[in-house]
Amino acid sequence: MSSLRHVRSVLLATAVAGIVVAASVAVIGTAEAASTLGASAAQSGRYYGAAIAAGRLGDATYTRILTTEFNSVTAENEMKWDATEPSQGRFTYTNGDRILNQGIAMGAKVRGHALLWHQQQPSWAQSLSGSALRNAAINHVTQVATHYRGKIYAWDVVNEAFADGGSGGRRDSNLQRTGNDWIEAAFRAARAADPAAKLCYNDYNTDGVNAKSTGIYNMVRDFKARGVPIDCVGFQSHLGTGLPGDYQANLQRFADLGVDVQITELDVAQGSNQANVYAGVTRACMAVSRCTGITVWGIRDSDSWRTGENPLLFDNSGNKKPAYTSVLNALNAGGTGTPPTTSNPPTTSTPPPTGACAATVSLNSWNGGYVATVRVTAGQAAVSGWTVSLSLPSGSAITGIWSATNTGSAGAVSFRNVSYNGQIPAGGFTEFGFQGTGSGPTAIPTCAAG
Ligand code: 9MR
Repeated sequence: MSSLRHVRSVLLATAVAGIVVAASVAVIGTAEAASTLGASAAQSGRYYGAAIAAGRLGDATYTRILTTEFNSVTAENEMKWDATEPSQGRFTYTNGDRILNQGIAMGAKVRGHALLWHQQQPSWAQSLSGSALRNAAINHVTQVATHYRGKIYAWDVVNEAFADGGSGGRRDSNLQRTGNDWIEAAFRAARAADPAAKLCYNDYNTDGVNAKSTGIYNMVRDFKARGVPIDCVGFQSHLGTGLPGDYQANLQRFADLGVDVQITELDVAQGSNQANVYAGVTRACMAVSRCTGITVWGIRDSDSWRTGENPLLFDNSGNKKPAYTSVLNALNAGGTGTPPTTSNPPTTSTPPPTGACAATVSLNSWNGGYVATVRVTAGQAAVSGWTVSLSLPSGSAITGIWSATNTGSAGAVSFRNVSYNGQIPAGGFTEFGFQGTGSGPTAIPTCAAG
């Protein structure tokens, strides 16, 4: 009872403060200036989010700021591999669901973080390698993305897979040692499990045009060219006291590849420049139409992983810092609108086949080549193992394949599931793909289960 009264009085105080701000701003002629980060970002179709911790949701000051200011949440730790699959095949979603439900209750977008990462792996995964690790990783992606299917705005499918320093290449890790295609396998599995979620690659030290960001840029360009499903790139933006001069240009070059960009883990070392750096990041996002939102990595300085650096927008007591005001002003100054939300390809519009399984092909063709994405859908019973057969036109030959193995590469060819996608629940589907020269298949493939 007393806590309810407390909440009501807080809401009332917030509403009154909002009126005062709106009235005083109206005098200087910007009647539409919003008084919270989320509302202000929403005016241009963007979100302003925070990473939150389930263990802090009982803190009244924390939750008041969260619900007042933010319209997106990210689980700081609760959806990571060690949290969601502490022993192999046993999934625990208690704390992840608390974050999700907090976001739903606020009407906020929920960012999923992170399906695969070389850190915060459960110990059982750390001791695996080769195909055992690959299969476990892909199964993890499938299971977690399926649990949260339809509820996540964007998933960080793969986190921090590129090396620091000048190589522009991949970071060595147990996941990388399963084969260079581990990232695309993860993205395909995530798409199959939750077709509505935006699928992001997320990394740090990518705050300008540098060797690392260029390595990632080249991967995204390659994925787009080959039809690997990727929708967004996350720029963590754990910043010191300066902002690279080409921060905005770097965001823009990724956007120009046809992906959204998001600032995903923003925090800035305290210093005389903190408010300016925060403003600069905000202005850059507002100037890039495909920059869909910003997430700060915590709420108060005392909530931050950067102990002693006071890198956030609210002080330890929950008071707004100068950096808060600089962000709000930059959001209220407006920017280019975000493009209309595009939905990912439809997934459930076709009824389950009446036979054991069915397959359909969608083609992305160009003069002399194509990428085929094949969807295998189970009928009214679950399928364990499948074979898809089709005929390629004369002159066509397969040059690359993922998420299946093939028998033959020209003429009559068949495709067999791999270990992680043979099981399809009744009415469910999985996808595999191949690339070829010449023109792609035109006849409907056949599918056999078992
Ligand atoms: O903020 C997170 C902290 O609570 C964890 O202890 C840490 C474990 O590695 O991860 C922190 O979040 C990281 C994020 O998941 C990925 N990018 C870097 C973040 C800061 O380390």
